[in-house]
Amino acid sequence: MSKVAFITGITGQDGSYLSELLLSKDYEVHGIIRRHSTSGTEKIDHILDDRRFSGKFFLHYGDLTDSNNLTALIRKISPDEVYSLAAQSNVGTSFEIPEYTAEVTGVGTVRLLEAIRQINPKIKFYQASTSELFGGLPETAPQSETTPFHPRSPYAVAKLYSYWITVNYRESYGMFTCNGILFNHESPRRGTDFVTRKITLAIAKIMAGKQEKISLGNLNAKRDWGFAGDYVEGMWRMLQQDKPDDYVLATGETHTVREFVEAAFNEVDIKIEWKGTGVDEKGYCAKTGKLLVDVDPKFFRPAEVDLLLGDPTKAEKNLGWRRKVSFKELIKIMLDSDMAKYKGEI
Ligand code: NAP
Ligand code: G4F
Repeated sequence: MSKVAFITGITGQDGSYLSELLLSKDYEVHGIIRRHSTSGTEKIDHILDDRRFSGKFFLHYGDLTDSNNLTALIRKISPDEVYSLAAQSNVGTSFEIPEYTAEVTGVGTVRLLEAIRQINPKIKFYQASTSELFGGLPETAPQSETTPFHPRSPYAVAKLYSYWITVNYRESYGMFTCNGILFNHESPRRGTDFVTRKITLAIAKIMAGKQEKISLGNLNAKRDWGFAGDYVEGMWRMLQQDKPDDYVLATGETHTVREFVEAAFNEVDIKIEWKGTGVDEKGYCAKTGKLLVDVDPKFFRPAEVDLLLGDPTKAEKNLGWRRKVSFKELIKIMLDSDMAKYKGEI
């Protein structure tokens, strides 16, 4: 008998890679989609169109703000595993819409857990927790499962609630609930409002003559960036263990946003020369002197997470999980994909 998985956030970056992984393991996969005025299924259209998965892949209208809907879906689908990936997931945006972020990214999780507890508490549950919980204070790096939390955005505060309610349902009701504390992971399917994809897409457009330069915020922030395809494998592994637990998934490497910019331009044979500091810092093409990068304070956040660097030792030891794609390979994968979109349009 195939296992049945239910994924919230199936239309997002991670939901799309996780769907592919579970289908490759012969799962029946169900997910919720929100009603959009446009399709909203771009990242999973290739799965919907693939005949091999007809009768294996199902979408249902739903929303994390609607408890009745979530309860009805858990009852109807009767999953073995639930992957709670849906969220208002943009940290910068959470400062603009803090209450909505709390409602979806925080309270949404307990709606799902409560539906599971009432219908079948034996269902295994994965919660998409985040390295944002740590707050990135330099003295805490490298961050592991035992590092104290210090959330520094409405998003991170909402995720803190979700983290603890996941632990609480494990401790209170003996449910199989796990937190994956995931450091940043990227891909060609990353939303274009996250810094890595913003950079690779902009470079592709610059090379195609469709954009002049990239305007960014804090170039000094450091992130531990991995490839999303590697991370969904870790999510699945957490739910295959004998006992539920919480795990950090990370690469153990950190880079500044500035380094990401340099490495990405390097892939198209452009060396960036930096001049100025702070809001006046600018990146020029070393060969032509053309302005390619500047700083726009509108992308600064009211509070920044300065340094994320994860220690994945526990996941490596207990789950046998390891990231496969390097920082350089990740940039190449993302850039190749964005460059291909603009080929032929030059
Ligand atoms: P993403 O691409 O932004 O996807 C978010 C998903 O949540 C989308 O499918 C979105 O649906 C759905 N969603 C948003 N609000 C919803 C609502 N009210 N009801 C139902 N669905 C809703 O995020 P991701 O990068 O795949 O990340 C997946 C999860 O991991 C998120 O919870 C994120 O916070 C967390 N996380 C991500 C990272 C990372 O580096 N990527 C690291 C740590 C943790 P629409 O398509 O309709 O908008
Ligand atoms: O790409 P970002 O927006 O990702 P951030 O804030 O690290 O959050 C992502 O990773 C978290 C895991 O640690 C997830 F929980 C969360 O859901 C999301 O997936 O920003 C990365 C860094 C920040 O320090 C930001 O200030 O890049 C800096 N940055 C500089 N210029 C920018 C920009 N970020 C964005 N989005 N846009 C800019 O122009």
